[in-house]
Amino acid sequence: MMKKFLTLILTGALFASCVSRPLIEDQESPVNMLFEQLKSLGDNGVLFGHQDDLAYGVNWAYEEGRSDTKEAAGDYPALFGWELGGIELGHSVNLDSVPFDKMRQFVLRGHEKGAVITFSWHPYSAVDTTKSAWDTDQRVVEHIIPGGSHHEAFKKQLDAVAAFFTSLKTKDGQQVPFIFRPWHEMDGGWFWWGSTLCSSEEFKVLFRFTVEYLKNEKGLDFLTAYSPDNRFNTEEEYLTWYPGDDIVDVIGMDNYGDFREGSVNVNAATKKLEIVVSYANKVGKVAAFTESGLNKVIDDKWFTQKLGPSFLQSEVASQIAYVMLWRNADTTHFFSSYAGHPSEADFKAFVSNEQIWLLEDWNEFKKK
Ligand code: BMA
Repeated sequence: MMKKFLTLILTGALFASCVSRPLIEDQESPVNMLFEQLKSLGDNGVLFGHQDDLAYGVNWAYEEGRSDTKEAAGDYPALFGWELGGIELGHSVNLDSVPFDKMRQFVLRGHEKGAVITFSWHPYSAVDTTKSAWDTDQRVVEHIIPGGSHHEAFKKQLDAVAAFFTSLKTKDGQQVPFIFRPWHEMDGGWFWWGSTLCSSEEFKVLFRFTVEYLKNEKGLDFLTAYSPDNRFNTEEEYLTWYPGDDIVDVIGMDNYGDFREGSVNVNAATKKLEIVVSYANKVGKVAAFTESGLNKVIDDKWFTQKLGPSFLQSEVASQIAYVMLWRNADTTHFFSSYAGHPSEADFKAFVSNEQIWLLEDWNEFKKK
């Protein structure tokens, strides 16, 4: 009886992972293990993540060992976000001036510490490389997908991304596993891949091509995140741009809008996260709050009164695997706390909630 039960579980687990990550055969690969670890988080804990955390913070840059998260809350984030914009043009620094050589070292350091790594990418247009991701004068997507006038130019951009990803190797030659989160906030109108400049069909082709090219042509493996902005109220709306269960591993949402001063609606954020988590559970994926923050953290109690409750107040929403806050660039542009800021005490209180995990908590969990 016990044996039968075990076989059932094993078949179930195997089936679940096949459904979840169909492109990859080696179930023991570091990427598949990362997927399983993130999934096993369930309602145990939510990893805290921060963009560019090891590179710079408010009033410092490139100082060994520093981290605004650690200096305010006592430990490094459990997840580090990095940005690739500029790599597609062969630049040696990204669009926020982070040198790619340094980024590679930070990625390796983060990985060696046990943290999860995720990449965003705000590429310049392959149709006109003087146009940034935020340039919405021109339709780009229809020209860079297969059959488009600039498809070959776009493939060259992907080659540059692939070369960087391929270079992320540990000392013993192991590829660092990571989450790739391209083409985010497509439901908004501020990027050239946004809802006003391409159809959902064109968008899906772009998304699928990006992932399949990097995996099938370039031999890479990674987890892929889908992360619309917060402009949905139903699962159907959420899935408008969704490229398919066979391509996506992390079901995400970016959300600044529901936390903006003057129009704060924490319950709305919770409802959207519930949609995200429910869908992820239904199709055996990882759910995540892929980006958020309050610029200049102008509410001293933002962490415990707004961000935390947005997922902790709901049994469903609190099943997200992680929440990542955007970068701390300088005193006019920062989305998380730092030592000495009036929100520091509240940030400490937030991360000391037993469900919010920094690096050590995550590493402890993985040992079990
Ligand atoms: C935006 C801002 C920009 C930055 C970009 C890419 O949200 O932080 O300053 O260049 O992300 O990281």
